[in-house]
Amino acid sequence: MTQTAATDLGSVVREQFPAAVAAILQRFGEASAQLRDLLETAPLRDLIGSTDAVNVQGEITAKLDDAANSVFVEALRLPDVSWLVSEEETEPIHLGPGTYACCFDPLDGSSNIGVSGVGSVLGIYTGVTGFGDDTPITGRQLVAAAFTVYGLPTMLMVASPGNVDGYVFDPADRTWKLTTPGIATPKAKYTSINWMYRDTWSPQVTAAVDAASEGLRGRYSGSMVEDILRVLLSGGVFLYPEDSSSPSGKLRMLYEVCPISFILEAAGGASTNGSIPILDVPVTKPHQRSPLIVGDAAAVARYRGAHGG
Ligand code: AHM
Ligand code: MG
Repeated sequence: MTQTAATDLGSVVREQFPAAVAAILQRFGEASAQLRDLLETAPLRDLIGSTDAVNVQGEITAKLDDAANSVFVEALRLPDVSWLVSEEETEPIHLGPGTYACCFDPLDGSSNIGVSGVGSVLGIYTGVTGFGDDTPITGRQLVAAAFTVYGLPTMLMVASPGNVDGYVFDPADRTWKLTTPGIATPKAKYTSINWMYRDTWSPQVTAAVDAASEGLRGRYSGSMVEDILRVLLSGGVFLYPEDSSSPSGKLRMLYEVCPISFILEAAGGASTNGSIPILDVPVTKPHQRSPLIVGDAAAVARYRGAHGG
């Protein structure tokens, strides 16, 4: 449990993190509040629908993907930030000699824009000198991670090693208020996976998914952030394994898989790519993908046991 009387995001993170990390987290909160405004009025501002562009992921870019990216790129240009890696930017943006690399998905769950919950994800890494075979990064370099879910209420989860705090956005004074300090993920209740891919899984993955999901109820939204919030607060396991069309899975290490694994581990859960903990997997490409199985430690262990590496 966090020992603090402070209730607003800025005061809490200044107590928990070095000043530069606290400043990044505050900016992430401000940018999330800005994006919340855009999402709330998107149909009135002609912000629903797609642009003509295809992003580095090979996906058609939504207008809101672009708008969200601009909000976060501008917000995170801070003196202590060396690199920005965004799902929507082809190359990492080098800002200078700062200590921290900020890797983010400005708008997660793009297929749900305009109809259901979406969110934003951030990982703050230290010791990043580049992106390549000579300079592998792992999730162990994360000093903090956070994600926002733009729902009712709009929520922000912030993790340091061993601690996760939940905040709710207060539209009255546009601040994030600490509502759920020291989150410990409860025993698994839900399994969260796109079952429609079952025919594209190997026998090994099928057996592992079944083992992990045994005795659990199914819930899947198509927005990782929403499903992860459920896992975090209600207990469960989220799975996006490799399949025949995505042999390395769909989700990206630096700004989805690692930050989310860091947050769930900080809340007492676990993660794996099928053979090793996610946070130990070396990353040598900015948009590297990985299978992700994360949440309840017992369910993750069952997956790993049946998958066999
Ligand atoms: P995005 O960042 O482009 O939105 O893609 C990631 C999303 C996740 O939020 C979600 O878990 C997954 O893609 C859903 O994919 P699928 O439709 O294959 O189940
Ligand atoms: Mg995403």
